[in-house]
Amino acid sequence: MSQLLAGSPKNWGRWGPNDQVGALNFLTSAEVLRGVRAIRQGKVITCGELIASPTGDPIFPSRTQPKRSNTQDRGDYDSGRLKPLPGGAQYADDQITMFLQGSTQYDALGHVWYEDQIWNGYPASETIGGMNKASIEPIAERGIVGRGVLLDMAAYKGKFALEKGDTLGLEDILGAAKKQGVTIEKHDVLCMRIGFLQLLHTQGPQKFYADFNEPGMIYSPELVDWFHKMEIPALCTDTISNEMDFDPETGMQVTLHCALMRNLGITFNEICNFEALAKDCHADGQWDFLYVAAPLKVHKGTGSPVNVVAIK
Ligand code: UVW
Repeated sequence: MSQLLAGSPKNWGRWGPNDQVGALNFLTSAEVLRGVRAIRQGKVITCGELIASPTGDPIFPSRTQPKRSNTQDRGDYDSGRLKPLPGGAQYADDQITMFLQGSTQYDALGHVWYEDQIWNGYPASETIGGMNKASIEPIAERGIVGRGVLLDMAAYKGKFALEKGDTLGLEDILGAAKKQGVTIEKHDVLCMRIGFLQLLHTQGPQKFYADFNEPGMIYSPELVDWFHKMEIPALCTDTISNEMDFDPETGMQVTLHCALMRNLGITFNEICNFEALAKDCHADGQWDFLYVAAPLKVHKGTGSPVNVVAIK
């Protein structure tokens, strides 16, 4: 990684030595209002995946499925284990066990690193036992609000979903925007529909996870320079890694996490579900919207589940 990214641009220090939100600094009040101007119809579309879905959640194979279970419900009153509250009311409770990256989520900027330094040059040792620097907390405190643009990369390639082995480069991003007739502006939250995770439901887990290698963007200096020049604050996709898992040329993993997140401070919103949003955009031809995301304020977290809202 060090060799490959030796000359790659960095935003370290751009927002001071104590910065922990990186390119979200681009989302000023003026940028929020620019996003608000994309609201033209009053439509609200959420882009979170179902958590603890009965058909299985799309997660990276090294992580376990989210598990939700009741700790009490009507059955406990029926069996006599619980008595109603004074006044007669009863209630149900439940708990969930999941990876913070186990559904639609935001990554903390310190989530991935190389050369022993995370975002802004903080030592990687700051991650030990909990993220002391560049955790999800400051991102969650701030929230992510701006003009979002959706690119349906699968439709651009003439498919319902990109498949294992399909790669995307800068020319595809620009080509899809041109085909859709939408302009990607500086400081836009860039959302890409890949469609791949939907195949989990049609193919079943065995086929879906076999030789797991998500389709998506692969590293190139031009791609990274474009993200840098466009000052993109957040990259959002409906894949688990926001990039192809294994670069076909280098065999490396998480190269774009390193180049975009660790070096440029671009926040990553992964495992979105853009099915409803894409359908709506195809129908009405409006590909921009106000993008709103509020990750949970998880103390020292490496990431947080989030439900993304697109308002058109
Ligand atoms: C890794 O791939 C390490 O994490 P994620 O894609 O969930 O950010």
